Amino acid sequence: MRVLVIGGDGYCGWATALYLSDRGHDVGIVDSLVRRHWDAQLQIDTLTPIAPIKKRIQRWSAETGKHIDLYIGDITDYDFVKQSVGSFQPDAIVHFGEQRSAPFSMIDREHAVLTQVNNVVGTLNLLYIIREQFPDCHLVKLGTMGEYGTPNIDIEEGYLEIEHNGRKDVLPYPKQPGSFYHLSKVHDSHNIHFACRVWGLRATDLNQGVVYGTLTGQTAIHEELVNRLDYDGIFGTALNRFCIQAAIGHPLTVYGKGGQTRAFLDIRDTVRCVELALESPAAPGEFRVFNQFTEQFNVLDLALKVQHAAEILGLKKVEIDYLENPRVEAEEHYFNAKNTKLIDLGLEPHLLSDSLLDSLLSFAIQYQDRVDRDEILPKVSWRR
Ligand code: NAD
Ligand code: USQ
Repeated sequence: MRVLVIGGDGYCGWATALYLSDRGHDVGIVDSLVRRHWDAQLQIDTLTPIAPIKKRIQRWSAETGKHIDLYIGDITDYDFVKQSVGSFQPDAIVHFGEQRSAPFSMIDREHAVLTQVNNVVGTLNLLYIIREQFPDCHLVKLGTMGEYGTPNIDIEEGYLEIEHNGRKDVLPYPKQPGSFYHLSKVHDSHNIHFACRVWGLRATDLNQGVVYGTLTGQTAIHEELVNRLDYDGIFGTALNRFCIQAAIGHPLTVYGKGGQTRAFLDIRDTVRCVELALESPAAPGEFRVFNQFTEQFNVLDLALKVQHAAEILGLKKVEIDYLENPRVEAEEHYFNAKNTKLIDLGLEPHLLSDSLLDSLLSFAIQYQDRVDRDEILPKVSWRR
C-alpha cells in the first residue's frame, strides 16, 4: 500500500512511518517541522536527542535499504497539500499532523486559535484533496479518547443507541472535551463524518488514549532513529513524565487527588492499531470510530506503580506530590470505555507490567543528564 503519514516527524508518526515501511508499505512523510519550532519557542526539548528529519530517513535507508519519501510543508497550505499528496498518490493517509497538547492550547487566546486553525484547517484540506483527486483513499485520522470527557455512563466506540420519546436511533456519542485542543479533535470528527456522509469518503477515526513508551522495534535499530520523549509540563504526558521524574529523583507530579481515570496504550500498540485499520479499510461513505487504548488507570495508580518499579530498580525513594490541579477536570468520576473493535481485528496488547516500567525507567535513566528541571512543574492554568 502507498501510505502517506502526515506528522511523520512526531512521536507517534515517526514510530508509525518506520513500522509501516518495515512491513513493506511504500511510505511518505509529510511534516512542517512546526513541533520542533514550538519546542524552540517554548525553550523545551525532548529527553532523547532526535536527529534532523533528513538524517533520520537517510539512516533508515542505510540500515534497511528501504526508502521513505519526504515532503516538508504545512497542510494548512492547500497548494502544498495538492503538490505533496498529488505527487505521492496515496492509497491511504494516516493523519497525525496536529498540535496535540492540551496545556499548549490553554496558554492564551493566540495558542487556542493556533491550535484550532492548525488542526481543523489541516484536516479540512486533507478532506478536500481526497474528494478532488483520490476519492477511494482511506483516511486514518488520529482522534482522542478525551473527546468523550468523563460521562457517568459507559463510553461506546463513536456511536450510542438512544431511545427518545419511543423512537430509537444510533447517533454520534456525546462529546464533552476538556481543553481547546481536545475540542479541535471533536470539530475534526464532525467534519470528517460530514465528508463521509455527503461525499462518500471512507475514514477511520482512531480515538487514541494517552501513549507511553518510546522504543519500537524499528526506532531501536540505531541511535539516529531514536524517537522523541517529552517530559516537560506542556507536551509531556502523564506516565512518560512520571518515569522521567522518578529517574532524576523529582517528586511525581500528581494533579489534584489523582483520581482522574484515563485510557492508555504502549506506543508499540499505536503502530499496530494503525496497521490494523489500514488492512481492513472503512467502506465508501463509512465514518468508522475505534477506541484505541489497551488499559485504563487513574493517575494516582500510575504514580504508585512508578514508585514501586523505582524501588525495585534500587532508585532513591520516589515521593509523590499532590499539586493543585492546573486543569479544570473531575478528580473522582466513573470511567468505563469500550475498546473491542481493534482487539477483534487482531490487536494483541502490550500491557503495562512492572517489567515494562523497568525498561521505561531504565531508558529515562540513560538520558537523565538531558533533563531540564525547570520544565517539570506545570506552568499553564485552565483558570487564568
Ligand atoms: P507530535 O507533536 O509529536 O507530532 C505531531 C507532528 O505533526 C509534528 O512533527 C508536527 O511538526 C506535525 N504537524 C503539526 N501540525 C502540522 C501541520 N499543520 N502541517 C504539517 N505537519 C504538522 O504529536 P504526537 O504525540 O505524535 O501526536 C500525533 C497525533 O496523535 C495527534 O493528532 C494527537 O492528537 C494524537 N494523539 C496523541 C497522543 C499521545 O499521547 N501522544 C494520544 C492520543 C492522540
Ligand atoms: N496529569 C497529572 N500529572 C502530570 C500530567 C498529567 O496528574 O504531570 C493528569 C492530567 O491532569 C490528566 C491526565 O493526567 O488528568 C492525563 O494528562 P496528560 O497530559 O497525560 O494527557 P492529555 O492532556 O489528556 O493529552 C495527551 C496527549 C493528547 C492526547 C491525549 C489522549 O497530549 O495528544 O489526545 O493524551 S486522552 O487523554 O485520552 O484524551
